[in-house]
Amino acid sequence: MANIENKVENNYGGEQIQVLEGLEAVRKRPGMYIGSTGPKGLHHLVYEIVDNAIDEALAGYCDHIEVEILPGNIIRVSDNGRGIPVGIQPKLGIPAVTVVFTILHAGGKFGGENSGYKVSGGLHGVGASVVNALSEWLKVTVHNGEGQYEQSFKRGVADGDLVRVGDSTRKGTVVEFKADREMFETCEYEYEVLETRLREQAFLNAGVRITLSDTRDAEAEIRESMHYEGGVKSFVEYIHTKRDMTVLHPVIHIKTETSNSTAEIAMQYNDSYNANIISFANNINTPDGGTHEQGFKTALTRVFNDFGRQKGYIKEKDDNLSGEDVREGITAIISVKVTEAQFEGQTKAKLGNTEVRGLVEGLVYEKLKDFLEENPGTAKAIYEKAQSAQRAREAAKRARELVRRKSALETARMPGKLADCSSKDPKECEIYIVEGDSAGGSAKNGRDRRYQAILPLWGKMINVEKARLDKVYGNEKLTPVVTALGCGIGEDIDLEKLRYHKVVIMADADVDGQHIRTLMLTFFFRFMRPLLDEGYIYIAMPPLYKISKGKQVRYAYDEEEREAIVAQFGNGYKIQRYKGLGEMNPDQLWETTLNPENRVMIRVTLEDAQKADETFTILMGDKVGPRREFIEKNAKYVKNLDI
Ligand code: 1YM
Repeated sequence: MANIENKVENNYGGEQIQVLEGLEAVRKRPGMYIGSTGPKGLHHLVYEIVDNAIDEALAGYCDHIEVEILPGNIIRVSDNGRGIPVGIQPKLGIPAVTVVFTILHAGGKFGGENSGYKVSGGLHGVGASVVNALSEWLKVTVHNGEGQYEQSFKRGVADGDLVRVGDSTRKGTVVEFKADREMFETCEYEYEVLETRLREQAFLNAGVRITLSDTRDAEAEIRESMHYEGGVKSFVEYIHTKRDMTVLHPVIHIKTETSNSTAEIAMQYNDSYNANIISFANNINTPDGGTHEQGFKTALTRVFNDFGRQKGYIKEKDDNLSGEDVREGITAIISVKVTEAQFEGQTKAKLGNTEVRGLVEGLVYEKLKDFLEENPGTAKAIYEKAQSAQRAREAAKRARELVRRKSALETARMPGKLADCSSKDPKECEIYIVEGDSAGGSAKNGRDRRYQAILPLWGKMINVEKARLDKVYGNEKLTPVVTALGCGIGEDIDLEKLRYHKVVIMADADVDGQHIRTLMLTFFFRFMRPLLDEGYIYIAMPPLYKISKGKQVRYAYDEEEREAIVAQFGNGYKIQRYKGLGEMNPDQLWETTLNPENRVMIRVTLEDAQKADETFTILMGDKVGPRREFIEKNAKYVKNLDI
């Protein structure tokens, strides 16, 4: 209970008005401060509070941060730092901690002499006051080694003064809050989303222990402790271990520091054909790259060509290795810290500081050259890989030119098995990619031929996850898909030429169907990603049961639905289980799976390329669990789509 005696001195004045104006601005346009009011914005609230604790860790005062998701989607973040100062802030005449939570943009440090270097960030440094403004309630507790202090807020407004509730020898800050339902589309946190971000922070801030727990479901409590002494080096090891990848050498770790910036890089080659470069500036992910990534890429290409020529790996008559060649199979983490980071682009996801380019380029060039010099075995393995990438690239180019020339000659002949639609307006056209000839036959007869095309698949599929572009050209199963879609593939893709704006993968609900769906999705992901970005890819959902009674017919998509229908029908119903699409006659297929009025389709969208890349590796593995989880999480059911 608030005790008047223990009230911390303050003198409220004009700043109260400033507080209310600030809060109002945040609550009026929450998106401006946290990016969105969807799930992303919601999770962002947690990051803002955690960022303050991380800053305290960077300043060297804190080594443990605990994040708890409590029942009711209440978040509690605690650290063992110095505790936010409770003394009166001279300019404003109120406790510093109150300022931090009520005055806009006060998240940045003020007046702190030894605040270390402020790695301002988040989206972007808007801080605790924004979280407070967007919370139904928020409570902060500070232990500063002599006392325990508390203050509560409702929708950003102080619900009483800061109170000293008792003595305490502990040190640290605890912030508890409940996001405001009036402000967010959803207030449900996703454990995995927080886990991914917090683990990333644990890697980027070596030595800090971050604990995450979820006690919302009393029967399934989760708790995880993330602590990596190895920092970004551990990050690379983690990625490779988690994906069960074969690596060519131990992780290469390089670091440099100047008076106002640091750059740290960890890299390792694996035997895959993909590059995975993840970059950060001031602990903030920069998915759109920027000067740090450019510096890294330039140095990598330059050092491999210079060193290769010097050592005779690359012969005089040979072409230089391209950037793509030397990046094939690399996993790299680039982390730079600069005093004043400039984030550019629409989503502020790109680093703009020009001085960083040279810093990273110089560091990588010098250190990597030394490394190759000292590790000839590893150097040889990497050269072999890059040169095989180079050969594959050249083969792909030849194949592409061949395909282009051919299509020019044959005026882009469509695959023989394609039953095309009559409309030529891509916006209204749909193509169903169907596994198996019998299902293909039913689909051809059941469709609306004005705007629905059917392409039956046949022949042997390659595992695209493990193949390069040159193998995809000429694959008998994929070539017809590429030709029918008409928009090209890989770097040559041109969505203007796409012939259908709905590309529907239709396969049985069984394991084989699952396999073909996964392969097709992986193919689109690797080689025609813009189709996923634009939301053109769908998965058809044929029903599993037909239940009829007299003239009434209903379809069920799972057991639960079947039971519900059976219960409604009472006695005298008939059930038919469809083992495959091939068992449906054309009318039934139209009725259940093709007709836009009734059909159920999943639209596949991939928000986060990195996550997706990881997921596709999971999808290609042989564990069914994670795969089902993926489909359930990433798929949005769309019923009665309007074109
Ligand atoms: C659970 C969230 O916010 N921890 C935290 C915040 C601060 C300090 C310590 C801190 C900073 C400084 C001095 C300084 C903040 N202080 C301020 C401000 N955890 C959490 N831990 N003493 C303590 O930077 O000089 C803002 S954040 F502005 F009041 F100093």
